[in-house]
Amino acid sequence: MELVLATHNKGKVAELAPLLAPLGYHLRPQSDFGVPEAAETGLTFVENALLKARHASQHTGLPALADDSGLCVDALNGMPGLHSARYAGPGADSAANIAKLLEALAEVPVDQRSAHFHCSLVLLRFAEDPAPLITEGRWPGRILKAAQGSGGFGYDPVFYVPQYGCSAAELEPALKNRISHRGQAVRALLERLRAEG
Ligand code: ITT
Repeated sequence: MELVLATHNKGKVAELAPLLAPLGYHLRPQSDFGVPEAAETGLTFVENALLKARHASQHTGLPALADDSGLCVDALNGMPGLHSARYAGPGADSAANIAKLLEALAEVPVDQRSAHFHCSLVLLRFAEDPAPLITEGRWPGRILKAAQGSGGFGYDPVFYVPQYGCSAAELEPALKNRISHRGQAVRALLERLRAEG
């Protein structure tokens, strides 16, 4: 059975593939039919994940899974949040987004740099599934003063993980998956599917 991964983000695909392995789906990458960024018009992570999953599923006639996620920084009232992918403007890469974040927090002391990653997952079990499976994950940490490490993607180099004393970009991929927002959301999804039988 095929499942479309409704994302263009290679970092997400690398993390989702091993997490979803227990389902035994053949994962089909989304090639040229993704939701354009401008069409991600939801006001919440869940709404955007629904838009992406529906679009992929309608386009292919296959089950689809979408991940909408982001980094919410308390001192910035939850920004970059829904705008995490393009915080520094259209076409911005991770380095530009991180530079903008560090600049915005330049005067904020260490004890006030709390943040969390959020992930909303939407699974359409079939193309017009009227009752999608929705799960979420939340990963607390804080924002470093400078980037550290080269693993992961996005904001990982500036996301400090207190229980391991390093940035998310310094964690082994399997360990990040064990504790991250995305890992939590996928495990919740697997449990719900198991409960459905
Ligand atoms: P798709 O919409 O194609 O899935 P995207 O990257 O545009 O890709 P989002 O709109 O959900 O996806 O934006 C998520 C952004 O949040 C992502 O680009 C990163 O900047 C950040 N992000 C999410 N999860 C992350 C993680 O595990 N580590 C670091 N940054 C993360």
